[in-house]
Amino acid sequence: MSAAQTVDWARLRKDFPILEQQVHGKPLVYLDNAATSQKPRAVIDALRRYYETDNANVHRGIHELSNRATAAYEAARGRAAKFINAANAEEIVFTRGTTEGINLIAQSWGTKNLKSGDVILLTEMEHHSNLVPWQLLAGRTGAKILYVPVTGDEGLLDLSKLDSLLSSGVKIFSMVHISNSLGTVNPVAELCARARRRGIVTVVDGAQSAGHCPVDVRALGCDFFAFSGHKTCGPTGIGILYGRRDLLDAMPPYQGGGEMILSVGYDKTEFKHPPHRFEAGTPDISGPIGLHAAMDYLDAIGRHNIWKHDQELAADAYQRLASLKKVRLFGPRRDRAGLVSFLLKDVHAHDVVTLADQAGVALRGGHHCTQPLMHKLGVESTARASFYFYNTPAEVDRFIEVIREIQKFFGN
Ligand code: 7TS
Repeated sequence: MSAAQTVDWARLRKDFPILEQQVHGKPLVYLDNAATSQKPRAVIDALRRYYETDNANVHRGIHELSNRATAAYEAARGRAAKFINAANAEEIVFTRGTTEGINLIAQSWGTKNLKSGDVILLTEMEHHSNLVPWQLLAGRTGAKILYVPVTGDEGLLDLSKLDSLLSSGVKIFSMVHISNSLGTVNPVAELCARARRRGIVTVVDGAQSAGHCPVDVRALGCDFFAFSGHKTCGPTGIGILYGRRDLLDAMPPYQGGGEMILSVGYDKTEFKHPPHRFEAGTPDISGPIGLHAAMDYLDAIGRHNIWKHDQELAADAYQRLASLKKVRLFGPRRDRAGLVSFLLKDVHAHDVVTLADQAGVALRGGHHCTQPLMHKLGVESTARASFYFYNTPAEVDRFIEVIREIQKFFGN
């Protein structure tokens, strides 16, 4: 029996009240987990409990509620460090999500360290949130951007030119861990090691990995790692940026305001040490508290179990789609993460998603915020089914059944 089979997945599914509903008169089959995950009762209860019993501003009051809110906020930081095996809680900055984490690095580290002619290395499969902040930085500094190429529909990184790319004046290499539009799992530990040998700073976009597979930032050997709470069973509006201590220490503030200062004069301000230097203003307090509950919840299941479960569902969906006629599949044939991107011949991805929705199946269609990659693949959009541990083999059956119905509707 595999490890994933020893988990009572059916019982876990009952922790998600939102899944017990019908959509357009059909049982909801939620397969848009790469966009956002659903929230278990443990997270919803943690948020309610905080607002019902402890709500106050953090790091300011010396009254009981403020102390409780501050303790819970900082406990979540420690929990996040453990979640990704950071060496200490000072390396954890609360952000709004992956997008803000990457913007923070580009603004703060990038503006201080890059100059005209330096190179920012990305890959061709990046989400817009790991493209646009670097384009803005390149515009400000005169740095230029190079890309590790992607091999056609199979969507793997072509590493044959990595060494020559890395030796072309690269100062920072930012890469996605798991592609949200291909399901590719990149060999980030190897990429970080090869960059580090040349003194290049590395950033890993962990939006699609942190909640789905075990993540150990020290084993990955990255300098920065960003992820979003809402894709890991936590609330929206909260994210984690891990940064290596010595790098964060040397970085200027990202935003100015309350909370991030030691002392302020009319002419001059002294800033707090990281991580508080990067958390200006009243932060999202309930977010870290909800995320703390989510991290406890996921680790009680075991992310190695979640990974295996999601991979099994996606592999099954992929093989069954591949056995249908007139289906184009994107991303690797094997070792894919828990999502499948596809197109039905002569059917627009939005039509697939609209018709699937009528059948209660929630998919996503579009460019998935990876427009340059879509253009490289010669398409405008794809349809995508993305799985999580509360999805079931019966839902894969239903998904395939609905895809067959859509094909028949279009006469395929
Ligand atoms: N990086 C990757 C790889 C992503 O998949 C996403 C969101 C982000 C960054 C940005 O995360 P945010 O929480 O800051 O918005 N991806 C998706 C998606 O695939 N569908 O909707 C959002």
